[in-house]
Amino acid sequence: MNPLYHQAKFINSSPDLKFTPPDLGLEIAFAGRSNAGKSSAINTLTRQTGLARTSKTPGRTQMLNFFEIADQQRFVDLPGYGYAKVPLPVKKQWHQLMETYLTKRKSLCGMVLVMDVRHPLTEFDWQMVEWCQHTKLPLHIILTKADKLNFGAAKNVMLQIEKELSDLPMPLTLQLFSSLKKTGVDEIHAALNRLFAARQNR
Ligand SMILES: Nc1nc2c(ncn2[C@@H]2O[C@H](COP(=O)(O)OP(=O)(O)OP(=O)(O)O)[C@@H](O)[C@H]2O)c(=O)[nH]1
Ligand SMILES: [Mg+2]
Repeated sequence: MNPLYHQAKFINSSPDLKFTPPDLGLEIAFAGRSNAGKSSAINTLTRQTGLARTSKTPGRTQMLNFFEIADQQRFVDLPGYGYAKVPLPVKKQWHQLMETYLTKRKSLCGMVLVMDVRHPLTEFDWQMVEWCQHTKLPLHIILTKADKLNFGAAKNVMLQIEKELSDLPMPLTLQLFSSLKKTGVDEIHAALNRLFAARQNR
């Protein structure tokens, strides 16, 4: 385990790439549908309650939120996608921001895709998986809110997704997670360690 995750600190929120921390070192992005539990997962894995803002209202995180893990190691909590009530101009803005971030950010070394175990692999999730495949960005998937299903059902969802993604010519890992029950924390720490190490060793 990397104890540094518990010392994570908020750096800043940026509405675009102009105000991001310098593009140096290594950065892992947390992406996923709005309300999937990205911000909660960041809080749970850093053992902090209010590090990333969470909300019952989908679409809460509209900016790129940066966190420092260690010197030149960061997380970024990306704005959630797929929230139907968001007006079209905001959706377009979101698209533009994500595309710019994903294409321009040199320090981006891995992606954690957060999916609600009850609503996995939406169209946007697929886009994100395909993006990672296209750009050879290492991907770790967490199926969160696992507490909402019994263990057997949650495990079945995971196996099903594993099967659906098994044809992709890219390495990816996947796990169950619950911010409520704090399960899957050691597993995500190990995955994050791997994502950081993969680039460092290249
Ligand atoms: N039961 C349960 N609820 C969760 C879990 N993770 C998150 N939630 C709840 O789901 C809601 C959304 O969580 P957030 O972490 O804010 O979701 P987000 O993906 O950051 O959402 P956006 O910022 O809108 O993109 C909140 O009400 C959380 O309390 C979990 O593991 N189990
Ligand atoms: Mg959020």
